[in-house]
Amino acid sequence: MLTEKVKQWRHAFKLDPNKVLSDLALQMIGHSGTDVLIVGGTDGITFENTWSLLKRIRKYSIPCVQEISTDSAVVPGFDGYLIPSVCNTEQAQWIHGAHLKAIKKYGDFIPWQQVCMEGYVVLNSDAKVARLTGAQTTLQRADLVAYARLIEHLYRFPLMYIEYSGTFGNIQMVQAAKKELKNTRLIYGGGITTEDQARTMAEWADTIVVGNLIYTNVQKALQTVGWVKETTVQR
Ligand code: 1GP
Repeated sequence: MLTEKVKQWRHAFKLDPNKVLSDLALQMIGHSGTDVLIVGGTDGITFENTWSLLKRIRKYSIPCVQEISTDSAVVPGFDGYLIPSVCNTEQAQWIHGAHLKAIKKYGDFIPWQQVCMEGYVVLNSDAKVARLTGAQTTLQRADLVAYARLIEHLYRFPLMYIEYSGTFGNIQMVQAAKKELKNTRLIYGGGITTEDQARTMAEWADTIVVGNLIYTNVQKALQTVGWVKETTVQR
């Protein structure tokens, strides 16, 4: 079950099908020692570009999951599917509306054992995902703690994802969420470009996601695997 496998993930690379990645860079990523490749993005995601990236990734033995952002780009053949539900928006389509539409369309074919929900809290107001989903990003620590409780105790989602995509986040916010969670795993993603940033967030988040750095400095991105895995999570 994917909900069990996610517990093993310490480091992940997020690959955007709408961005260009050379074969050499992908080969390095494939042999990097990361725990999983997450394929997904916010805009320009299509069945074709996702399928084409999956075929290239399959040359390597690394697990690979799709983070679904639109039902028109769901590609069969991934090891699993992450389903984001944006918690800090009032637009129901991003909470569960699009999900319901997809279930009506594909319900008979969904491999439920390979699906895992993510309770997203988007905190960078400049991120495309924040603008797209109408996320209310000006949260205090008490708000984030409430979201952590909502995600763990009411929704019982296996994953809480603190998304700062494109900018390095506030460690105190991440700490506050982590201290609250017992069973739900905390994923952090956003703006990791240095060793200090990788180690700082890895101390508090169970899983660290590195995205943009792959496309701006792949050598540095590769180094994040070691920095994260050498760091022990605070309990
Ligand atoms: C994006 O959280 C991931 O969804 C990673 O963020 O691209 O800023 O590394 P970056």
